[in-house]
Amino acid sequence: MLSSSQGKLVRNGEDKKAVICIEGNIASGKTTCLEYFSKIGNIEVLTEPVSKWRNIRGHNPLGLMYQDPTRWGLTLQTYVQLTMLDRHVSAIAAPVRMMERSIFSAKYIFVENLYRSGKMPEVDYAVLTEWFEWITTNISMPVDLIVYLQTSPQTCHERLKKRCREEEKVIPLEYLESIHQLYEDWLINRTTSPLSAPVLVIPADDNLEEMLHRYEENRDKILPPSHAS
Ligand code: 8LK
Repeated sequence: MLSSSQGKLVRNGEDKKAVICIEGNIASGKTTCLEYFSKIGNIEVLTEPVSKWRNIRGHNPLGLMYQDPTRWGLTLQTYVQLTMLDRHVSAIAAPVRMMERSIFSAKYIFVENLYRSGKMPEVDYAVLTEWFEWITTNISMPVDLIVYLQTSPQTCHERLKKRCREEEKVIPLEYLESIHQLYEDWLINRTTSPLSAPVLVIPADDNLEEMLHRYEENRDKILPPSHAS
């Protein structure tokens, strides 16, 4: 699966395949976006491995994290980092891969949020940061485009109430506001870290019908020329 090139581990023989990451707040509409593109054909769509985060050998680290972030934040985020790494290095099954979030948002958004809100002890943050830096230094995880579904935290809060994922019932508006701010700092203000991929911003506060229309309109900007039409 991996081989070594110039000291970095790389996926074998897949340089020409495009990797697109869909980023955005909780309930920003990422799933709808991925569903739209999954129907186009010849695109591999990878949704977030949430089922793994909810059940690892009978345990639910996602639920535990929401109930007691200080105790379980490191546990969840260690596993998130592993499962996202696995996605980034797995063999690509089509000419285009679209994935929901990335190992980068795991670190720059969710780990950062736990730490900055005082819910993650500094030593836990240091351990996760060392892991992240080792991974990004030693393993090649190229991304060709980041699509940012830009929403207001209020819209996400409204959508969350309708969605009713059990673990997410405890999410307050303030949490969504913090996640929003971290996304804006990373992808718009660019104050978090140097970005290694271009960013396409798509306003995503509108209803389903409008959003599908917007994806249609942006199809040529999102997909490589071989797929656009
Ligand atoms: O996205 C599904 C749920 O998981 C949502 O409630 C937010 C949470 N989550 C998290 O705590 N840490 C994460 C991600 C999602 C995604 C990444 C990359 N890191």
